[in-house]
This record gives sequence, C-alpha cells and structure tokens, in this order.
Amino acid sequence: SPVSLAEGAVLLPALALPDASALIDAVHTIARVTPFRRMETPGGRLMSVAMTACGKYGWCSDRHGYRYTETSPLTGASWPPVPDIFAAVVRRATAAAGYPTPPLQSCLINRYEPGTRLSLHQDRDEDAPHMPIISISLGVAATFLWGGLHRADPTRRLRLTHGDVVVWGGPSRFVFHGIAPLARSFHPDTGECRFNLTFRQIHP
Ligand code: MD5
Ligand code: FE
Repeated sequence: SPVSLAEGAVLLPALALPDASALIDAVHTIARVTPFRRMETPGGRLMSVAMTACGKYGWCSDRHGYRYTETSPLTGASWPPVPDIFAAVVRRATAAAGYPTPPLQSCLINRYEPGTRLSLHQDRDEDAPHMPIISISLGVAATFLWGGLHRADPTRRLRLTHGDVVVWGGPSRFVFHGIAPLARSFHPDTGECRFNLTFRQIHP
C-alpha cells in the first residue's frame, strides 16, 4: 500500500515485484542495442554510475553539460522505444499514487555496481516540471538520500529494495537527492548490480 514520504512523494513498496524479471530482461535487451556507459561530467570527472536510456529522449552528460538527446551519442541511432512492460508498470504506479500518467518521453536506466554512487543533485534538465518523476528500483538494495529544496538542508535516508517504485511529484519533484555508495551484495536477478529506471516528461 502507498506510503507518503513527503508532500507529493509516494513510495509504492514492491509494486513492480511481479514484473521485475520482465523489467530486467527488457533492460538487458535495451543494453544490447545501446550499451551502458559511464559519462563525463561538465567538471571533467567520470560518473561512477553507468547509464543507458530508452524513449524519444535520453539524458546525456559530457564536458559541455547535461541535456536530452534524440539519438545515442554512442551509436548515433535513436534510443530504443520504451518497452510495453515499462509503460504498464508506470501506469499502475501513477494510478496507485493518485497522479496522471505522464507521456513516457524518456526513461533513464542507471546501473549501480558495488561502491558506485550518485551525489546529491536536483533533476532540473526537463521543461515539463509539473509532471511527476517515476522511479523503479531493481536488484541490490540501495540507500536513497533526500533532502530539501536547498543543498544544505538535512537529508533523510530511505532503503529502496527490489521492486520498489517511488513517484516524485508536486513539491518533491525538485528536492535534492542521491544514492549512497552501493554496498557489495548479491541479488539473484541482477548479481551485484542495482538498476534504476527513471521516467520523465521532457517537453510540454
Ligand atoms: C536512482 N536516480 O535511484 C535515482 C532515482 C537520477 C536519479 O536521481 O537523476 O537519475 S530518481 C529519484 C528522484 C527524482 C526526482 C526527485 C526526487 C528523486 N526527489 O525529489 O527526491 O538512480
Ligand atoms: Fe535525480
């Protein structure tokens, strides 16, 4: 049953569990076409988390900044379409959280290996900020960090496990958040990895 985390933010524990194997299979299918890669930040560092994407737009980072692209810089081709199973789980999640389902314009797929992390940031590269972000966690559990609208605000910790879905809408759309370094652990469906699928509307 839904758990309210903050205004606009709803945790749906294990909502994706029945579909987890199908979601992971689809991740591997996408990664065979557009492989996971570690991107460079504008500051010149390599992100520890490896990423790929599907949908009309994929999120990219390089020395010039962050942006959404319609083709993969790695392959030059369009990103693969959003698999039906992704869309089905997102529809179920937004309905359970009481939100409309945003157009699934972009799905960022993050792959965390032991020791990798995502430092505290806001998601501000989208032009459709009124729409919620939907996040699906798969595999090894992670510690999610989330604070407030200011970087220096105190952070809370939330354990996200296999099949958990979070819908971040309303005022929670813009809070600072990140993932603590992933502990070395094993999950039968993903090995030592955690995958996270993040669905966003990019343009109105
Ligand atoms: C993750 N990914 O677990 C997270 C899930 C990213 C990212 O942060 O940018 O790829 S998305 C969590 C999220 C999104 C928007 C707002 C908030 C959290 N929030 O208000 O805490 O790999
Ligand atoms: Fe984020």
